[in-house]
Amino acid sequence: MAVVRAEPYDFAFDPAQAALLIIDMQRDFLEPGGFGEMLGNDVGQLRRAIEPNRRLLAAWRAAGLPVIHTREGHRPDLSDLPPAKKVRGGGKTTIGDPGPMGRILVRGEAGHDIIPELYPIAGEPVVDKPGKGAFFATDLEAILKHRGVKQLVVTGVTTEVCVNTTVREANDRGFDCLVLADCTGSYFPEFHAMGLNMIKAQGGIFGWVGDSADLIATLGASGMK
Ligand code: TIU
Repeated sequence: MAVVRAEPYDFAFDPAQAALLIIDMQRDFLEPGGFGEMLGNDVGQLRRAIEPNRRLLAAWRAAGLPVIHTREGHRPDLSDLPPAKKVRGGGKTTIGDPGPMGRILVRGEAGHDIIPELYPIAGEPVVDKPGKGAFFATDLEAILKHRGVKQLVVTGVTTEVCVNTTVREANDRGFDCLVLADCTGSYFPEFHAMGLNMIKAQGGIFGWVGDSADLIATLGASGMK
C-alpha cells in the first residue's frame, strides 16, 4: 500500500489491486482533421493530455501493472447503435457516415483506433464500448474481476462525458477510482474543471482526483519501476 496525494484526501494506492484504465484516446477525438475537429471542437484541448498519458503509461508498464484501453464505437452494421444516438445533434454527418478518417466511430476504421502515442501492446485488453460508460454492454467488469482489480486509475477523454460516466459506473460497482487531472481532457476547459470537481466533491462522492507526477513518483518510490 502506498499513499498518493489526491483530493479530497490522499488515495491509498494498492498496486496489487490496481489497473490503469485509459478511456477513448482515439484518433477521431484527438487528431486534427478528425471527427471531433469536424464538429468544430478544438482538439488542442484534448491533445494536452497525450504527453502526461505517455509518461504515465511508460512508468505503469515498467512497473508491470495491468492496463486496459477503451474505444467508443459501433459494429460496421450499426446494429448496436441506438437510433437516438445516430440522429442526436441533427448534423448532416453522424456516426456511421463516411468521415475524414473512415466511417465515423465504426470499429475497424482508422479514426476509431487509438492514437499511436498510446497504442496498446500485447497483453493489454482493448474494450470496445458502444456507450459513453465503459461498463455498459461490455465485458470490462468481468475482466477486472478475473484479475482481482479493485482500484482504477482513470485517464482519457472527455472528462465530463466518457470519463465521468465510466467513473460513476465504476463507483456503483465498488471500485475506487483515482482520476488524473493532467491525463484527462475536454474540448471545454470549464467542463474539464467541473467534471473533476463533481468527482471529488462531497468527500469524494465518485472518487479521487490527482496528478500523474505524484502517481509516477509513488510507482518509483515503491520500487515498482
Ligand atoms: N469519449 C467520449 O467522451 N465521447 C464523446 O463523445 N465525448 C464528447 O465530449 N463528445
